[in-house]
Amino acid sequence: MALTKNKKVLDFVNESAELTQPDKIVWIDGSETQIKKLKEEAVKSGELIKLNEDLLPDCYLHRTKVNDVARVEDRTFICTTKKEDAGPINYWMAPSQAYELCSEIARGSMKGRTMYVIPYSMGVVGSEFAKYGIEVTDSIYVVLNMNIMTRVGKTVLDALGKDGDFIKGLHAKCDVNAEKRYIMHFPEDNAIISVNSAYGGNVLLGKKCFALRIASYLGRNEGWLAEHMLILGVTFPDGEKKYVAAAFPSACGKTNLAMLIPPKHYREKGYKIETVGDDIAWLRVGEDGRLWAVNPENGFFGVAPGTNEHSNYNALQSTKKGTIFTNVALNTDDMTVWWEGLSKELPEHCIDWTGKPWNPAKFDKKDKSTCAAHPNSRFTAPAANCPCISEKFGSLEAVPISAIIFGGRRASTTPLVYQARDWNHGVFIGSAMSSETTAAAAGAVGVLRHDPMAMKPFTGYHMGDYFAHWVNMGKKIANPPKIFNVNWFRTDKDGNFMWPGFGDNMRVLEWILKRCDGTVDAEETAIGYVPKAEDIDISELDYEICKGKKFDLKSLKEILVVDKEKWAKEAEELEGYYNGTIKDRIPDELWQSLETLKNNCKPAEKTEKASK
Ligand code: GTP
Ligand code: SPV
Ligand code: MN
Repeated sequence: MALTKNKKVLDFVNESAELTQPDKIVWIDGSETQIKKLKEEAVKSGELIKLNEDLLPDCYLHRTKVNDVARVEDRTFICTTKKEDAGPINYWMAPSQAYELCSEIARGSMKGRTMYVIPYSMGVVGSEFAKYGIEVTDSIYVVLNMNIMTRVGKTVLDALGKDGDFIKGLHAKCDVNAEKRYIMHFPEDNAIISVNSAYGGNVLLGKKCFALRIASYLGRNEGWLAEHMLILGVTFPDGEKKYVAAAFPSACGKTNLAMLIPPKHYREKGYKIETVGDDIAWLRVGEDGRLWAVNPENGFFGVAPGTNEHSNYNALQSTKKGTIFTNVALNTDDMTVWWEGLSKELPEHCIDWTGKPWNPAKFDKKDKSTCAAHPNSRFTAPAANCPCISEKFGSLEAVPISAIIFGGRRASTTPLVYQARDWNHGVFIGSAMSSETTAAAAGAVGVLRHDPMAMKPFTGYHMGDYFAHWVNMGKKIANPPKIFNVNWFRTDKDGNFMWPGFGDNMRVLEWILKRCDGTVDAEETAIGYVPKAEDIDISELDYEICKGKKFDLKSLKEILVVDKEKWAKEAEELEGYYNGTIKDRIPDELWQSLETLKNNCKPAEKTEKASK
């Protein structure tokens, strides 16, 4: 029975049902009884495997089709009336064509199936930041994941009232045919259609589709920002709190930084990190002229491989109950889960992510085909499980942001950390981000590509307009956050990481926050302000950068170096990127920053005085 009198919701549900022809329509009310029943049904059908109730209460394993393990960027479209509004970085299709194509594919596809209607909220229901969506889907897995990742149920319909607006999302699993897979966004209609997939980022429509692609479009029109950013809080020994937002591309360390546990001597001094969000931030200018952020999500859809007690204790703890694991391995000895990096010892009896028995003797960590878990295997865990979840998570209030951090996976060139000279230079640094690709999206891994603000796959409009929007936002923020860039992923000639990373990133965070306070000096370089090596705390650091060689001041200096020759090349390459694609819509402020960078990197005798 329909749970609302909202005509727009009813119309949307009816139109979707007319198209897809489900046998049954079930409205998700968000009650525990209903969710429990759906879990039982999914276990019965084999869609979910129930895990050990004592060790992992209320936890389940799901395996996707082998052809459906990551986002598909080349099948993800922004469907605006005018092609130029989607811009040169996005794939574009005319709305009429996209509707027709997807209708064709989805027509009758729910025959014999149930269509679930999920009313959900991005943000705390009733808060001024919240935005609502209705996703219809024929997948119980999607219902159960949405129920963790967003706020789901009757309260959302109540908040929508009789004629409230919402984002329409139609997901039809069809037969998971990769050739007919499309993730379509209609920003002008507040609508999303996803067909032929059942993988997270393609089908949990509140996440990347709504909270980033559609929301970034809304944010541009309404004067706010929707970003691929974690939000964390730092408590200082004197009790003061500061908040930081950081944008790293997919599988480049957001969840890890958001849940960081500071090194022992920091903890003893009283430093603490709390998590507000690990993937998405919505940012608005407050009346006080600062930038304020909320996390619109309600859970974590995190990368499993590499997560363990030492690398990310808080994430691991978050997965201990009420969690859905996707494409990890099943340890059949005790019906728990396993993935590469969870433990040093390999489990003896495992079923791999494809459902086949796994042979630990053949495991070679350099050969992904021998892995038990898929490299992009994930956990969907309730944020409330996280031991370091912030009290601001789930509150009606946003948090004020002191620093914005950009960062990518860069084997060379980019130093451990540097600071932008001002807001516009920071926007330039974000626009200039490149990062090596990861398993989070289908395609080759480890290829360096431009990923401005970690938003290449997620900006719902023209990238040049997006840069301009950032510049314009700067004009509205009287007291803007300072902007930084970090790189945890510098490697030596043998491919070893040169920085310990993880909890030790606290050392960099400390420098960043001191810069925000103006309590530490810096070196002015061609690319911005770089720390004086002595100003980054490397005490009590027990890290071997390679066998027998401990991390010391010299190691730190090596990853703080700004090599002008390399940066001259970087600038030249960036100029090609600007010119090649986004050209006419790049704001002047960014061209100026590029000119400054080029000048700053000219060989010594030719250097003109660096403009500041
Ligand atoms: P998405 O959920 O795809 O947006 O990813 P994310 O940005 O949240 O990345 P996540 O924190 O899950 O990390 C992805 C991978 O990077 C994992 O394999 C981590 O182990 C690894 N990683 C994270 N932080 C660090 C770090 O500081 N140093 C190194 N070397 N690896 C890291
Ligand atoms: C990412 O790829 O950035 C993710 C996972 O956070 S997904 O939801 O699949 O996009
Ligand atoms: Mn992400």
